[in-house]
Amino acid sequence: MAKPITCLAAVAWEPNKPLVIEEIEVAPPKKNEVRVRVMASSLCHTDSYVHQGRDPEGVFPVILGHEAAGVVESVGEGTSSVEPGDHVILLYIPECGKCKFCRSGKTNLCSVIRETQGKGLMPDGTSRFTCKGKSLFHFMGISSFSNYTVVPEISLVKVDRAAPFEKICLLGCGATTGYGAVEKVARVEKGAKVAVFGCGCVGLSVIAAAARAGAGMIIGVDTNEVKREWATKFGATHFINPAECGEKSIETTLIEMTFEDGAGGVDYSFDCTGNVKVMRSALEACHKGWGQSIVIGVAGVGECISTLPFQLVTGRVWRGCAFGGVKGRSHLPEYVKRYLNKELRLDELVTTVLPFEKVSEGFEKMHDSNNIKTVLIYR
Ligand code: NAD
Ligand code: 022
Ligand code: ZN
Repeated sequence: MAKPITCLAAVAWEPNKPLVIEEIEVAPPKKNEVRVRVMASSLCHTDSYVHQGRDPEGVFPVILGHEAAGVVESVGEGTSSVEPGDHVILLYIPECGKCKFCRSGKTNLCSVIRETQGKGLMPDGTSRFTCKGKSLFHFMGISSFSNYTVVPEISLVKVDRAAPFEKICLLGCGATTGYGAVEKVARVEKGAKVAVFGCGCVGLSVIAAAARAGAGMIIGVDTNEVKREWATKFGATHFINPAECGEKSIETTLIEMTFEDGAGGVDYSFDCTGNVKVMRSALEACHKGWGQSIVIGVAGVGECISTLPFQLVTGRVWRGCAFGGVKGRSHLPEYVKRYLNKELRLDELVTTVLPFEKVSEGFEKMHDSNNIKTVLIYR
């Protein structure tokens, strides 16, 4: 029988207060749960957003982190898909394969554990983390800012042991989100004209995936001039900084750039900024009759998008996706293989590597416009 493990974790005791590296106790995995030794975890905006107390549903004290890879340490009763020693990527969108959503074949939004996960608890309504006699909440079903974590069996996927943790952790969120949005959601085809708003980890992954899909024109859009070189490196054929459009709107500029046979507009646009004004521009930059705009960026709570209904009546499509529409357990092993075959780019996205203990320094680096992804390495 597995025993509790004492280890280190970054505890967010209260919103906006510095994370504290504490000694915590991680309970053994219960039925259909797995205890994982976290080997690498990258920082993502949602961690920072919740830490700052900007998510009204955020609960404290909590262990943040949701983009991670590790090794199975022990398994609870009834767990058959993994065993100790297996290398895994953690999934903030689980895949049970049985719920209405999983069976639909139309979405990756598995919903069996949605309610408890949103409350920061395991499916049985309790937590596996204790610190100084207090129970700590889980985060997005993952809580990777800890040497050990416990997740439901459906919230992880076994992957090729040859893949380095410090790279494939990016497949736990940002990179997969970009590749999936292009390949599973938009299904960008050869020759297509694509505009990508926001060239961070997600946008650059969209650009790389669109290039692989054979898109004819890939226009990166970013207000940060530094991203021109990044977008080009990942396969953008064009780049626009909205500041260079002068009086013209970015959508008008894009329509003019793509004008052909009496009409302009992109076949696909992607919002990778989370800015609702940008989302509108991304939709309105689409070609009449068929252009699709994919919302990937997560906007602030309560913010609304708007456009003239005319935009949709004339055939433009506004849609969105979570985790790129990717089903973690079904699709990620293939993504890891593609990374190993150099058909999926992760290496260049990692711009900072820090020991786990320096997680707070990592959060500060997120504001640095030259930094794409910070990866924490665990001992
Ligand atoms: P990031 O901060 O690294 O990148 C965002 C980029 O957008 C930056 O380069 C920034 O300069 C640019 N930008 C900001 N305002 C802009 C504007 N007005 N016009 C053009 N560019 C602008 O972030 P990221 O890690 O790449 O994530 C992007 C977004 O995707 C975030 O909102 C994140 O929360 C969201 N996200 C969504 C999912 C999902 O499943 N839907 C998953 C991961 C991330
Ligand atoms: C990850 N995200 C942004 C940056 N990194 C992110 C945040 C939220 C979602 C997806 C990615 C998201 C989209 C839709 C949902 N979520 C709801 C899914 C559902 O209702 O089934 C979402 C998810 C998890 C949590 C909250 C919202 C959570 O665990 N608290 C997937
Ligand atoms: Zn994320």
